[in-house]
Amino acid sequence: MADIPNNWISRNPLIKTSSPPICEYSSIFSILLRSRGLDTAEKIRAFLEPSTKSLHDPFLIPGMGKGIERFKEAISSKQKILVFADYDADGVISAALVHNFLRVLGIDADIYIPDRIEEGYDLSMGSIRKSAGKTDLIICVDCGTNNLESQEYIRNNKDGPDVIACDHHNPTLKDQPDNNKYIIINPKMPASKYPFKDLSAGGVAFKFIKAALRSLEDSQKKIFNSNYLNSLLDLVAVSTIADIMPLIGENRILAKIGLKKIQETSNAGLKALIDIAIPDGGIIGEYDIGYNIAPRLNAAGRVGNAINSFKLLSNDAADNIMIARNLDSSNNKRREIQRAVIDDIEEKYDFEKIISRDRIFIARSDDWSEGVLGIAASGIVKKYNLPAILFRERNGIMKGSGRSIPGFDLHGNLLQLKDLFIRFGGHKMACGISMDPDNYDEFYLKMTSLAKKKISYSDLIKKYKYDIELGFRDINTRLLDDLELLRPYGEGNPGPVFITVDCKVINKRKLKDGKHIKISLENNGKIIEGLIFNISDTHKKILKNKKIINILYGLQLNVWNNTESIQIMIKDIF
Ligand SMILES: [Mn+2]
Repeated sequence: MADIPNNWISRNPLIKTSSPPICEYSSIFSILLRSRGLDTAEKIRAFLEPSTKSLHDPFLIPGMGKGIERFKEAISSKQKILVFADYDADGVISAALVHNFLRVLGIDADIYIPDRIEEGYDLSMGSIRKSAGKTDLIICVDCGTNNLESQEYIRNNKDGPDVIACDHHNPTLKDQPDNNKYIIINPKMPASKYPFKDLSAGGVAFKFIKAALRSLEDSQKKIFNSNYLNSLLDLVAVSTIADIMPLIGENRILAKIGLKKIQETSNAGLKALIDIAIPDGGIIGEYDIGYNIAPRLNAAGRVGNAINSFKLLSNDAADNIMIARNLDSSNNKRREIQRAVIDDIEEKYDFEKIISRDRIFIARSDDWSEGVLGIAASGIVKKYNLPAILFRERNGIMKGSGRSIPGFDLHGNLLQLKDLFIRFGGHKMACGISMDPDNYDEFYLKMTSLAKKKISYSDLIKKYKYDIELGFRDINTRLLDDLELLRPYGEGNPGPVFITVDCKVINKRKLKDGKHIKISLENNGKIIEGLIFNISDTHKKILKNKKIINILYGLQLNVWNNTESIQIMIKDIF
């Protein structure tokens, strides 16, 4: 039997494949359940059949009690409310959830979404000044945790508006003084007793609405039908998947039930976007959300104005189809701009050299559009498997956006160079930086030297994680039916990956300009059809030289002309 290559890594090396099956499930599915920490009948039921009954009490989120008190005061004294949101999909969804809720309550709130490039992220002093005199209460969504200057201003300005921030970002400030003018509702605040920390901002907004509904006067509660909260879960699911939150715990409940709701969503704007983004129809799955819906909601903030995405979801626009088309073309434009940045980079730089010399890709150009720096960096990471940070200068400030690989903690390493930055933020895998352009050269030298020290050559080889080694005899529709129960897949709950050694290549042919390969493979005397998408040169070479290959893959059920067939989606071969 062939050896498994070093870059194929078992997700669960400690799970015994010989353990007896759990409950009524097959032994292979039982291994998968165990490897995801689901080892009792109770845990399995909670995971496979999530229920809104298991959602946690919203009042356990730090700031919720105080926030709801302030909110009730605003309603009873008819204060002017402004909803202030981030410009990405999670932000506009959170804004739509809160704004729609206020509208049902008969409150016509204002909306403000800052421009990604001109104003940047978070509730800034500039935006507070713009609302001066027009607002009594600002409800921030998907932002508001980390801007010290704005927080101090609000806390000290007794004539100015108050703020309730419904956010999910990691707090970076030391605990702020207890104060009723600036209230942060965030499950990640220090000392939070909330049992699940990884809600999207849409999830936090949902919790806020749930808590508010519970606290309203009976006369106000009557306005809402009993299904109101459940009807919001479609948007909450989109925000959770769009913001790449782990699809476990409470998020799994919200995403799984929300995906069911989405099939017949009552949100006319979301429906219009689905019709344009997923024209083939059929059941809308997590991949449709991640690859078709979320990018279109995000595109408005990147190349146009995020207010378009908000308007679409705010459910009162008569021109939903027009807005949905508009988002679709923004997304096409975003793709073109992103493509142009990557083409420019590939033309100018020799990645073989960069990989051996620097181990990180750092570059700048004022031709690159700021709105796509992060996703272009992510394209470079995907293709060359090394960390990448892209910069452009604008109005005397250098702004950068970076993405990393699992072996290199981007935020942790930037922290060592923090004196070079005006601001920076992020986590292990992604970062945003602003700095004085004069510091760029020093940053380049210091960061590449850190990368050379910390990234080994083997870190730069793409790793594939797999769940179980199978023979083709193990692959049948029962296994595929069981796998369906684990969905939705995503961060924290990845689609199962399998490996099979010694597969004989029976047949192969090119599809679509030779970019994809359809292949028939035989193992255990059984033949299964497979697909290799965007085949690499290395894989082409292997297929040319070998008749017996080892494969790493996911499984998919294809339905065509009412016949079901199993297809393997090959990610790596050797
Ligand atoms: Mn956001």
